Amino acid sequence: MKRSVSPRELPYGNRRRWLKALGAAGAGAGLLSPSVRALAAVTAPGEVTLPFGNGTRELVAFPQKRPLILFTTRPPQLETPFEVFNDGLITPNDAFFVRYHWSGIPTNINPDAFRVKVSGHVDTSLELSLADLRQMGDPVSLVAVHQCSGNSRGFVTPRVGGGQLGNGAMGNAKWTGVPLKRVLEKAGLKPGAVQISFNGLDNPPLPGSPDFVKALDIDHATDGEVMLAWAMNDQDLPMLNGYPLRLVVPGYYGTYWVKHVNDIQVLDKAFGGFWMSTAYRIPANACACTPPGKGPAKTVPIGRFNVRSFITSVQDGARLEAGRQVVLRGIAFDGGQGIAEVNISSDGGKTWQAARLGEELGRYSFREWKANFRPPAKGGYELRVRAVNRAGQSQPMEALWNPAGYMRNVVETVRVTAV
Ligand SMILES: Nc1nc2c(c(=O)[nH]1)N[C@H]1C(S)=C(S)[C@@H](COP(=O)(O)O)O[C@H]1N2
Ligand SMILES: [Mo]
Repeated sequence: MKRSVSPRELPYGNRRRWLKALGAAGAGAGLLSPSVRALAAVTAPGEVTLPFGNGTRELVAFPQKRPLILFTTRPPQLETPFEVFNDGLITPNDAFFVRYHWSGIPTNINPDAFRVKVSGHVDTSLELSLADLRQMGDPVSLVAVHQCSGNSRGFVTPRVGGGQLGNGAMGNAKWTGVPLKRVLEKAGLKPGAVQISFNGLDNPPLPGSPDFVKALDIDHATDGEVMLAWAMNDQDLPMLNGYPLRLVVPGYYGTYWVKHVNDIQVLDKAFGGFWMSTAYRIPANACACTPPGKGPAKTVPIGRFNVRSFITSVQDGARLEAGRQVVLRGIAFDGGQGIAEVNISSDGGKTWQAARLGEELGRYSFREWKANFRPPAKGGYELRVRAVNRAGQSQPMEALWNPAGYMRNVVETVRVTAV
């Protein structure tokens, strides 16, 4: 019998195709435009060096992805090269970061056979196909930043354990799907429902390791914004980003955005699984921080993003022309209040000037900012960018610390030299 290879199948099991995908790594740097290549710290063909110790990484093209910064192969963990954030406010699907906890990832999913189960403390258990979900009223779309809790962990000092990531474990996309609220209403929540748990098709490689399962409180899960999404930037989700269905939790760290979600359980008590009760917890205080080297007395599950902003148009070490004006450009975002202002300093934070904000694509999206900068004379300049959200929250001038290296949001510094 002739076996048809579905386009949803990743070539992980096929040695020749797999090697071909890896072979693209060598051509990685060549795929970048000349101007972008000048900005990237490409130290060798197919390699980049993130600006911290042991920061050299390969650029590797996984299925449906352009060459991305490889952190681990099994499971795939890929970072977006930072220059991508200067190309536009929406992160293309083939450049979007990838993070998994366990290597037992799905590589071949039949969309017609896929079902998501809704069970537990409900009136009616459901098994919904993708077609069923698409027929549950008009789809909703939302532009939202997706960011790993450990984004930028590699910059944390003193250094902490965990993925040594640069600033590329984030991205901004248009997500389309059905509000989770609609699905839960269809199942009917029984009185006493407290939390909802979410599990996906991936598994730990060995029995006994905790499956990746996350939970949200009922009020959050039914806020109308939390979404079961099947599309990203108007296309099917890439396999590595959760095909064919993922949870989208606007404004919240990526850990809640469960991929390949196929099992939703309504619980009458708080979920006690490892990934909620042990992992992804932050110090239970306003700064989510502890003195460097010290653990917190009390922790809570990680929640919303704090405020961040980046300069994307010039990188650390760039050379500018003295006396010549350039337009600095970058992005800012927060956990959903929306960005109110962005300020720029060229003297290491002594004086600040307001940046111009670009169009708002929604309060969960990257917001573009621009500011003029004319280095008056030859010499070194410390460029800093600092955003404030509509609740008046901003970014610390000195980095905060916690043992897991979560939620880094220090005011970034880019050193440039005018010549
Ligand atoms: N099924 C599943 N979903 C998951 C994870 C996982 O390991 N398995 N990791 C979570 C974490 S910590 C992050 S940061 C995001 C990463 O999403 P991405 O790979 O689409 O960028 O997925 C989340 N959802
Ligand atoms: Mo994450």
